[in-house]
Amino acid sequence: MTKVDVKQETAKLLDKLGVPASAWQNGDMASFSPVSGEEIARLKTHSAADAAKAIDAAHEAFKVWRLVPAPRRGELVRLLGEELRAAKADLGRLVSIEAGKITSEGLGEVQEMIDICDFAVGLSRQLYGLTIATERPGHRMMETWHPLGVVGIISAFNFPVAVWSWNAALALVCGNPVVWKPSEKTPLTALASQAILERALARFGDAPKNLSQVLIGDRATGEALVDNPKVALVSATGSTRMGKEVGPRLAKRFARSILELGGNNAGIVCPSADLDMALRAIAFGAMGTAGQRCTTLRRLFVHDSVYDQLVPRLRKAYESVSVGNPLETTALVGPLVDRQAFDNMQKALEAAKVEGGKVTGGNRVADAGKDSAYYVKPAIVEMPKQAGPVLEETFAPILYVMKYSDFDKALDDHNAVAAGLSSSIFTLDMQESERFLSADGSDCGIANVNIGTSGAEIGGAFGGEKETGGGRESGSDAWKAYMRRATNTVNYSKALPLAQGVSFDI
Ligand code: UN1
Repeated sequence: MTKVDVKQETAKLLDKLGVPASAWQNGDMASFSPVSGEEIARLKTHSAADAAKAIDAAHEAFKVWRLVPAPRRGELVRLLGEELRAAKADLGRLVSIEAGKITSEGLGEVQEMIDICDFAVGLSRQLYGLTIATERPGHRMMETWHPLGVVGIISAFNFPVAVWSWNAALALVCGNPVVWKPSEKTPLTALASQAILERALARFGDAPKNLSQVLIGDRATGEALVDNPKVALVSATGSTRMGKEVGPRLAKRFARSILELGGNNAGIVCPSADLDMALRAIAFGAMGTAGQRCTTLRRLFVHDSVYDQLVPRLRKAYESVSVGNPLETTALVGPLVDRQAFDNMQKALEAAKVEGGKVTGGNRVADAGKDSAYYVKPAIVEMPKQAGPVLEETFAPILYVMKYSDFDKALDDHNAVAAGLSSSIFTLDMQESERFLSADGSDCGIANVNIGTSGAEIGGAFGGEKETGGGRESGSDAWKAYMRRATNTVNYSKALPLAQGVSFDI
């Protein structure tokens, strides 16, 4: 029996966060909480015509916003950061209700939003272009970065608000309006984030209308964003299957894309590794967020000299980890998002057994929620080799562990999967760690030493290679994807020399 009335608590939080009841009551799309499995809201969905109207309106906003000086645009994002600070506890709790995250991870997600706002405010005064040496006398060459246009954001359930904020904070300082289609599994946190931004907009004063809009709907709504020529960039987070559809459609109309797709992240534990540290990093990376991060650790290669020290301790951690209702307990592992996720997990575990895998955990924890909530013990699977389900991403807490004896072979196996998001090595040997970070080391967008695969800070560029899609969001120079670059050559001489020594005298 659960004690917290999830539906009542949702209503209370939405009210506090400023989401009008008309937006989430009596609509045509049901939304559920993975915490209890019950229906918590009915949202009104947007049609394709609504989406087209929203995009037109965003395009009008673009014409105004692109002319507002970037540091002033940064002021809006500064206010957004302030509003997020004020709403952190409530929004974090709503993330726990809608995505099933434990309290500290729900709050951590909102902190990630605040962090990217701070980053973007600084960035608003640093949208630097280069000046470039020209080969012609009396000339100056430079590059200028201009706002790009309407940015479409398609986000996934597992980071229902942080991924929006990475995109929205950068897009807004770069001079672009945003239109957001959140996951059908997490529409409420999207409405709440929009309400928070609207408070910042009200304080800001003179921003154009429709700078940020939310479209509630299914795949068709996402398609409306992808196919509309007024959307200059679509930043899409989700499965590789989704990316394989979205990417070519955007390419067909020469629109920009940032794709952040699947991950099948691995770690290598070397003979010199600090095993206490590795154990904690592996436990958080593999079991945190119930294995539902795109950065979750899914494969582990352990050197045979430390295998018997590390793996029994890991198995013990898996057996003893607390699984439970994130609203009522301090359990470290919350629920899977839905029944489909549970079924996929069970299928992968069966397939692993067929390949000779020895499974610990993976069973449903019946009394943690109601019948329609899916709580599982995370699973650790000792595999004789990398085969079958190990080669695929299953969005659930399954860690496949394999023994290695040869470092080169471990590196080959590490890279022998379709995805290329995040990776880690645990070693105190500099030759191994540097090799892992080198050109023939990890082929992922994120490669770490002595920390896990998940929990990246916002300051770095986030994204990965191969079937992860190749996009980069968040920090470093990821902002450049949200702007268009113009190369400008200015002649301040009295002559007209042509480049490359060409003469053309008329
Ligand atoms: C995701 O799972 O889509 O690095 C994003 C991390 C988080 C972001 C994950 N900062 O785990």
